[in-house]
Amino acid sequence: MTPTPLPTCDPTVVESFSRDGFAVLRNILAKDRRDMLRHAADRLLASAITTGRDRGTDGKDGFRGVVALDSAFLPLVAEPTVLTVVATLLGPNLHLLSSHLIALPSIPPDGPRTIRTPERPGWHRDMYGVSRDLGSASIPRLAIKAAYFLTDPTPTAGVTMFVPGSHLRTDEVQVPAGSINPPDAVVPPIGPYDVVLFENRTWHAGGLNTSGSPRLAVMMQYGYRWLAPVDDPAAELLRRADLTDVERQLLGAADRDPDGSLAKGAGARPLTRWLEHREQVAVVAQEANPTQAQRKAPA
Ligand SMILES: O=C(O)CCC(=O)C(=O)O
Repeated sequence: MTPTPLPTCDPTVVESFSRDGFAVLRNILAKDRRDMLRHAADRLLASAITTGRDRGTDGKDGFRGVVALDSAFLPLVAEPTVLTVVATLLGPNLHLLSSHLIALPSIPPDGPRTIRTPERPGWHRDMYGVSRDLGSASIPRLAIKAAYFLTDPTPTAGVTMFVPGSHLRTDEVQVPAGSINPPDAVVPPIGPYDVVLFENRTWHAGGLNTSGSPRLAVMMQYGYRWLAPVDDPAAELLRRADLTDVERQLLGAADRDPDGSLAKGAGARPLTRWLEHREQVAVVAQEANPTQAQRKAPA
């Protein structure tokens, strides 16, 4: 039997993620798929739905728990290449903490600015409360976000900015008075179909959108199963018959035996097996074609 081809984890991605606290995965979304997600995002944003709606006083709009609001977003939960890298970096004991649609408004050319001002520059680490509870010097890598941009990431679009290496800093990133960015902030060079991964400790902020239209992004956040999800529980999702075991794990299936009793750790089995299968496939590929497979071998 020919094994199902599964993505492998590019070691250079792991290397740059470990060094910078973020990394770019190239060409994850095909055009049709991105268009479909864009239409789903537009539909939600144009609707009067209040479930999960997350509007800011600064003009941001969006939804938390978007995978439960439109099934167009559901395949992002276990997007194979993204999941391979995330699970390589964090291990398989993961679930989805958040699926967040963000509409970042374009700032008016001549009106008062409500977003990314020197008073509220917007730079932060993820996982509200962790710095306060553990101290900013003692935070481990707990979660990774995958940022999918549904509008073109042009230079004026307001793509998420990062301070490279800030995941390892023990002090807080400082924004000079009167400025909105730390001096070492960067915008990752991405194309329309790329995904940016970043971890909870990496200092980041939404960019400055001056493009004239909202910048749409979906941030899928994965973290350990012992961390509480950010989004509201969506028990109805787990009742869908069409989910794979990996999707069920990521959507929060509990550690249970078929008789309902507690089976500690069982909830992480699907992703553990999926990763093992991926590694076996890589070994088979390496034996079949050592030169080709060497380049693609998982980290
Ligand atoms: O909208 C953005 O680019 C930034 C989003 C953000 O800061 C976050 O998801 O924590």
